[in-house]
Amino acid sequence: MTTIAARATDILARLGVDPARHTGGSMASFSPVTGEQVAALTPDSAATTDAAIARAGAAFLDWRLLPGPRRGELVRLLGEELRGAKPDLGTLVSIEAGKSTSEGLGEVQEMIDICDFAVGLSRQLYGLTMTTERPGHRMMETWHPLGVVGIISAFNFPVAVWSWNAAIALVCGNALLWKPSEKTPLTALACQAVLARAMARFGEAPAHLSQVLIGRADVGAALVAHRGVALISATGSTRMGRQVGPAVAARFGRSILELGGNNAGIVCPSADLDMALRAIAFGAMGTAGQRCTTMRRLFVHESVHDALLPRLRRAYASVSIGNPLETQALVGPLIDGAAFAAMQAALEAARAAGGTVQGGERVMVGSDAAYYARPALVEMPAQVGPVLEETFAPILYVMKYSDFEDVLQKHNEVGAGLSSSIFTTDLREMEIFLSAAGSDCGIANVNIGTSGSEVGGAFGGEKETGGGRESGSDAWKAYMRRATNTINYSGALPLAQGVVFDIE
Ligand code: UN1
Repeated sequence: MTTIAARATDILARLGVDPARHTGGSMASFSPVTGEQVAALTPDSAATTDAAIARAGAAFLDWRLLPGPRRGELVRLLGEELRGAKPDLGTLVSIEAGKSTSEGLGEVQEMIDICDFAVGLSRQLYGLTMTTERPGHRMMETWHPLGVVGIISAFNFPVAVWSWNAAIALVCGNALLWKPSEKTPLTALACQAVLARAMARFGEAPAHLSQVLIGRADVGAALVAHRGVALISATGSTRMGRQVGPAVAARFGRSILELGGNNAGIVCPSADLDMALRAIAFGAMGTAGQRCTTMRRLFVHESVHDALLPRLRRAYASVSIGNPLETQALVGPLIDGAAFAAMQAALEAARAAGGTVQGGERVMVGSDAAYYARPALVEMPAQVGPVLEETFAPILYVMKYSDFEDVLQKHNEVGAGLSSSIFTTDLREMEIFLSAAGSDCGIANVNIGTSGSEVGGAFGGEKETGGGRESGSDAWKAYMRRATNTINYSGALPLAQGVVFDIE
């Protein structure tokens, strides 16, 4: 039987990763699928991190001078390489993050999509021109490359979130340093190897345009503290963001924070319940509840509560749970034992607060060292205790509501503000939910779930989610610096605001 470690090693070899990067080191990494060790990496030190930042700074000085569309050509080649690597990289995502085959492949598709988006963007880094108050003058803005971009990513989207940042940052003329989660270093090494292939074909990219730093929080902290890193784009918990945000701000660096979510759905009286059921099931149980966009709270109107709940209970009781590499199960493992313990603690707190818990128990799949759990459906009398927090596990808290205004207020009561959705066929409810008086989240959806966004929109959220935006729309602006230029082509020197300052 091929072990998972052997499968990972084969994939890494095919993708061109140097075995020295993932063997013989002191930092073990594991697959949540079986709990077995898959690699032993050598972590970066303070000295190697500093050296990498210096190399990235040098690469930036060259890369920024290439025209945008030429930089786009590298990203086009990256997209091509990713198309070829999709089956291998998707499997490696399943091995390291425990995602179902379909979700592992979907994540790589998201990378391909953002590359396509970024190639087009490379010809559209537009600035405005403004009319000026002074005759014979022209005013405009120019967008310039920013510098070294440090990407800190989480285990749950080990490759797609990097690509959102990398594809956009590259066309914007920046150099990359990537500190992946210590739980998913192999997929990072694999992406770096795929990018290296694209760079080799491209031929004009400076050495060290992109580097991966392996390590734990100390390596991330070194990146965050360093003035040589112009922008830190960090995805992870709100706890992590509370450290990263102030540390970057203290040196006047820039940050994009994409932190926790406590995403809710509202099922209204007019909702299409068949559709709502499917959307809730994917949103709450998909990826074993380990997306930052996972649906964690559900408000159901009292008039449809008794029609929906039995169907939801059946879906929770029957959803397939299993090894994502050997079965088509919809729900794979939690990332590790600590995640399972946190899930149990939240369920305990929910019971103590008067909740009725269905599911949530451990499911033995293969080895003792892997943590699979049945997704938990928790009927709560009120939005209290663990409902107000994000627990990174498949727990859906269900609450009944009667008044629309009241449910909107409850919806916005939590600290996080990432994603939200409403299920309704009532135009007024829909528009209110999307209006200034509605959802306070960065993502507000109608008749689809909270998770599974596409790359074309800006991704991110408000409040404790950190306020950053990544991926599509005009999120690229955070990866560049803006210069406002005023050009005087008249023969005189009129001052703005009519100020007079005549010297002899
Ligand atoms: C994340 O969980 O960190 O909307 C990102 C989604 C995906 C991205 C999630 N497109 O669920």
